[in-house]
Amino acid sequence: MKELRMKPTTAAHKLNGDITADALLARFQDHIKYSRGKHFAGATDFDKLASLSRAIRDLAVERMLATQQTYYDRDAKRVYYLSMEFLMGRLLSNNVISLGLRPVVEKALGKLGLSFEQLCNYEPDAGLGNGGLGRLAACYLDSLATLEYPGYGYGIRYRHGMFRQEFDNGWQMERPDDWLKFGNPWEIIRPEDAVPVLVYGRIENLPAIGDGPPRSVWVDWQMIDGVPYDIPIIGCGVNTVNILRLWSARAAEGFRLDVFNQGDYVRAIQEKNWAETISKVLYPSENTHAGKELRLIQEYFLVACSVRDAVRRHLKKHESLDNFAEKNALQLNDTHPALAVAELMRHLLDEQDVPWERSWEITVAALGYTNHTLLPEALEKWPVPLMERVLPRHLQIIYEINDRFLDSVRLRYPNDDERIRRVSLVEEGEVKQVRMANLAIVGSHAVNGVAQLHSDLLKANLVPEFAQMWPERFSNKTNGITQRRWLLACNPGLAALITECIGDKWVRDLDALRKLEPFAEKPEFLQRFLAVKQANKQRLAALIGERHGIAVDPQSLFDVHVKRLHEYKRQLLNALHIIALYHRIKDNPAGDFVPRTFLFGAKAAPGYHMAKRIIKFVNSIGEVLARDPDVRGRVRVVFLPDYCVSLAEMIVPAADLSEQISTAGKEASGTGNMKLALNGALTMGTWDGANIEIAEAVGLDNIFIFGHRAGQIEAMSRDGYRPHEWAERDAELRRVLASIRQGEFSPGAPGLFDDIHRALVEWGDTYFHLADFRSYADSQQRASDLFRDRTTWARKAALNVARMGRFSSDRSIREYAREIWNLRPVPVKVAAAKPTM
Ligand code: 26W
Repeated sequence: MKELRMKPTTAAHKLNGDITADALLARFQDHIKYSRGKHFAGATDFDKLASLSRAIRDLAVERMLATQQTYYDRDAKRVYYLSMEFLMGRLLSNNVISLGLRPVVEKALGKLGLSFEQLCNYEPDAGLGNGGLGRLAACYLDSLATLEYPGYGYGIRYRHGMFRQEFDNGWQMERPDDWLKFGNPWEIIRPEDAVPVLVYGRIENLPAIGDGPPRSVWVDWQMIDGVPYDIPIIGCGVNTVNILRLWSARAAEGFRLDVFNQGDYVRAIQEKNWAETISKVLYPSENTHAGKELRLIQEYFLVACSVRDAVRRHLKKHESLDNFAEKNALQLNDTHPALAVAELMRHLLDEQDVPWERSWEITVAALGYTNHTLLPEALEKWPVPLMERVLPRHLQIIYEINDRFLDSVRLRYPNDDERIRRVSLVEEGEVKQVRMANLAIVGSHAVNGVAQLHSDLLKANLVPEFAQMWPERFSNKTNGITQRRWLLACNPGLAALITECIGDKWVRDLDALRKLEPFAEKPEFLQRFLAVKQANKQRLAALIGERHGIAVDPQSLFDVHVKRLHEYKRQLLNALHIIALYHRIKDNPAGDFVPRTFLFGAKAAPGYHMAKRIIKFVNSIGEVLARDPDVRGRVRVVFLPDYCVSLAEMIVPAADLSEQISTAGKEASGTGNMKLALNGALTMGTWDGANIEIAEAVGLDNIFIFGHRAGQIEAMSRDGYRPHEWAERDAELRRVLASIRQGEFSPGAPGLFDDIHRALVEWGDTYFHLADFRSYADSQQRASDLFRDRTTWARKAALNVARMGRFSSDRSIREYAREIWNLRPVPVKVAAAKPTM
């Protein structure tokens, strides 16, 4: 297969086309010497990685300066994407590709006998996120820069990102992630832009001055400093280099000087450490709200730093905040940064003396809110007493927002107490709670879901009263993924084949993939398409062999289920099907079965017991099957530990089948479904999230879709779902359940999986595994049958690739820009000064 040589676009060419391999090599060697302080001979792998990264960063910095200058000069409207998570993964390879420098870098390193690919593999993942929401934020940054939008990411520079997962006897163990151990060559620390953040304390009410309103001041607070670290976000094939600004918490300068002066030096230092805990660790839970004080402070820390920074940048160009919303859009990635509503109000009211009504107009016009989940346990609610202690002034502002909002509701819907109760920002009860989704909706001019079904359910079920009041506020923005990382970089074989057939326009315009459709009818193309997939499967098989000493058969069907572990995502349904297959093999050991490798990757929240038991369950099934000679060569179950972005980049290109089997109505969108289909896996999916839109795009002939729809699931919940009845009706399912209860997969520990059995049969099967089992198993049978005819399979897979254009994050970002942010591209024309040697 020919190596992909991306034609550099004219813009990229202008800036970097004239960087020769020799010049780059010289810069690389300079960094080894002057940044790392080593002779080349003594340089470690990480020294080399860091030096290459710094050499590349230098090139990006030239454009970053030009970009920021352009935004300032043109007084561009900017968007700030506020997110508690940015799951960036590795940066080197993507940055090199975005700059169009891959051939130059390979040539330069080649002169020293170094392999670029190998160097890239030493880079630790920036795993500052849990899953979909964090990776979406990372894809959106890539699209913002590539489409030349003035966009900034604001997040937290967690010292420890997502935990590393290991297995001990099949059980998940969490180990701390230490991604900054050797430093981060991409970041630029900006201590001069540090901002103060206040927490705790109390409100003192002051008498009004003259006829003015009563005033209150926030006193006795504690101060933390937010120190920004900037990471360049390099647009692909353009001059634009945007910034991801991550905040790190430090004790404020002069912190507790009084304590130092009283001589209690040790206590003062201890308190200093407290400030630093704020950005120490990412909360590793997806879709559950634990209500922890430190998490609230983290959320406020992000919001306070980011709002102050955005305001400061605005005031560099403008005299007041009066036109703040014309020049700035702030997007809230779920409710995690919803305190921005109260914080922006506080700035306007307390720091800029803007009257309430005008402050409110500005706030609502500036903010947008994206909802990522309907699961009740994920909806953030903060106890009023906690908020009162941590953020007394913000609570006061929230109460005032609520009073005014509820007055307006009463005016419009008189005598409707039930409505008032439901829309109030404050939930009554033993302990009052602030509802962050309601705060975000009331405080934003735009609210969106992340796939059509999810946006519909959001309006119909989660917040119908708001949708009725403000129908124009609600919209859908179906998620997307960046094809630069999720095809061009991670699947060079397929990328090269596509480019050979239709050119490289798809890199910046994924709809161009449509031109691939006619090739799906050409046997010669399909052979090459299959060969690429085979090579990717071999690459993954080699990795599994090296890392885990497990031999998987690259000829078998690679059935991939990778995502966070959650009951609604139904890894357990997959497991039930594997058991059914096992029983079929046992019944007919001489039968002709299509060999399958079931690949799982998933982290469970450390406190989510059922999820951890499901991991153990899958591992145990894998062991039992691996030991059984009847199964050999037919079914292999491998749970790959530590699923993360860089592992996904190996798995996604190698998948034949993509498991997207959530209970309908529960998965807001999914984005792994898009990555896998774009890389030529066929989807085995339910009518949920973006699966529905993928099915529409690729056609029902080219996807396996099964199971009850969201409406049917809802009806079953309402009318009483009796899971055991589904088991009684299905002999195969009955046997699967019996084998779990009888300890077939826990030899030596009989009751080990009783809870799994009970959850399905006795405790109501909350996620409808049993109701969907039969149609799932039948769909899986169709997949096996189809896999026997590789050419037909390949044709469908190629049509999937050709029809995935809509799922580029470029499309999503354009929709946000036009329909929510009112944002236009601002191309960076000025050629940056040539980097000096
Ligand atoms: C407060 C704890 C918490 C943490 C994270 C609650 C909720 C979350 C996220 C909303 C979880 C998440 O990542 N959701 C996923 O977002 C993706 C991007 O929109 C969607 O594709 C997934 O369907 C959704 O589960």
